[in-house]
Amino acid sequence: MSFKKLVKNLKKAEKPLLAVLIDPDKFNLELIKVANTSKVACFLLGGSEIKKGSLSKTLIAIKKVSKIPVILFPGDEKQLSEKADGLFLPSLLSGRNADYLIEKHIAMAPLIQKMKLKHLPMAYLLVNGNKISTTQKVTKTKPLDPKNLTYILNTCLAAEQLGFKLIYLEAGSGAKSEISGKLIQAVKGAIQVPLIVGGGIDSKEKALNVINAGANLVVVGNALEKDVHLLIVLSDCF
Ligand code: 1GP
Repeated sequence: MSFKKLVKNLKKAEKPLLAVLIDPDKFNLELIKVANTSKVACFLLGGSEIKKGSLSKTLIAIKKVSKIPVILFPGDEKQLSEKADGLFLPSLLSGRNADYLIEKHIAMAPLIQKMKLKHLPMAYLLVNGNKISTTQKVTKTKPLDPKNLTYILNTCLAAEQLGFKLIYLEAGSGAKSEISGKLIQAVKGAIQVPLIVGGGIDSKEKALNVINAGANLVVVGNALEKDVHLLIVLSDCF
């Protein structure tokens, strides 16, 4: 599937899609092979901190064995590559660190242009998942309080009004509490753009909860690093 087709499918929102998050520093070829025979719409490649060179190596290794599109999800300008199919360009709207709101994007902009990377601006909202996440540590920002529904809804509304084409509700990798169905439903009722949900989804039940609440793209990473075969179980939900 091309980046264009993936975006089209996300916008059509006929059925939820599954994304596998790959941390290049924990790359496992077996996971890519299982993904090839499962219902995986795309790989999301990125991480808050990545060792130099590992992103490019991982991209080459994935492309050798899989036709599933690889979408970058970069934390900074070192996480870009022309070998990727596209880019979800995140701005951390839950935080108040100017680096992750705009400064990193200024550094990335000429590279994205030079590499001719297809991209979509994505509002990235870190919501408290009851575990201090790497994103929180690296960006030195506070996650949103899931109990403050009005503030989260207004942040999503502002994101849409500002022109963001995707909204990602992120509980943080390895979160103890995933994004609740109640929050997903409320956000879906307030916005038109596709909704991405991830963080702490490690079972079929949790995946079904976020799907039934209306998530358009469900992201799973950590749990598959521990058990690649969970992907077969999760794949059944899509
Ligand atoms: C992190 O939402 C993703 O950016 C995935 O989270 O690793 O907990 O699946 P997990």
